[in-house]
Amino acid sequence: MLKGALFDLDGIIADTASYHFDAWKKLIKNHFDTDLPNQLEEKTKGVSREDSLSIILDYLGIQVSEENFKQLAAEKNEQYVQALDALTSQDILPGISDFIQELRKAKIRIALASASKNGPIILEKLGLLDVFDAIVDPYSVAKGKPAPDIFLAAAKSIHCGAEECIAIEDSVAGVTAINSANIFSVAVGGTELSHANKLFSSTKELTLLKVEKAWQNCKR
Ligand code: B16
Ligand code: MG
Repeated sequence: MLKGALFDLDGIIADTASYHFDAWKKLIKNHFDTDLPNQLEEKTKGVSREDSLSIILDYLGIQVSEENFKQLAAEKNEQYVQALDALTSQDILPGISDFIQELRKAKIRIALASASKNGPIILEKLGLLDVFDAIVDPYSVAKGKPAPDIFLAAAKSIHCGAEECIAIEDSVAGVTAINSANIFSVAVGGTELSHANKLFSSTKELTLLKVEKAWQNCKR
């Protein structure tokens, strides 16, 4: 029996993935007068704030001091948090509330495995803080996605083995992290996520029946 569901946040529970990239674009425009190409969005999805900034600066061939790096990361977060201001339960992605309700009815424990340090604030704004059995603090794990650490910690936080869980992601790095943790990966997105065990094109398609069936078929 399926015992646990591990959720990514940005891009799965709420459409905050685009807010992240908008904040990076603004930051880079203001400081370096350069437009970030959209292809960098996928590369920074699911990746920590600091790793995202390193990816962006490497791409642009810009080197900054440690102090400047910290300031840039902090400024991006300020922009991002400002954009979150107006977030309400209306911003939960289609189908997610029903899916979470189904999981809870079936007594499947749910944990948040987001790279975002803003996870608890976002869940609170969405009115979902109480429905999660556990939230992994991304500071508490040694390595971020695509390493498996956060998903292994999330499974442990709800007292489940990797084989008893599914995990849901919208990013290339996140699906790689789930697979490396030997957890059944459910992805929502396009063909860039074809390394997932099960791929849906929209959060609307997520139902317990479909997900559990795919998980069971894979177990046999
Ligand atoms: P923060 P997820 C990730 O969240 C985002 O996809 C990624 O773009 C962001 O850099 C990362 O969180 C860190 O977020 O700056 O708020 O700590 O997709 O793992 O839920
Ligand atoms: Mg995500």
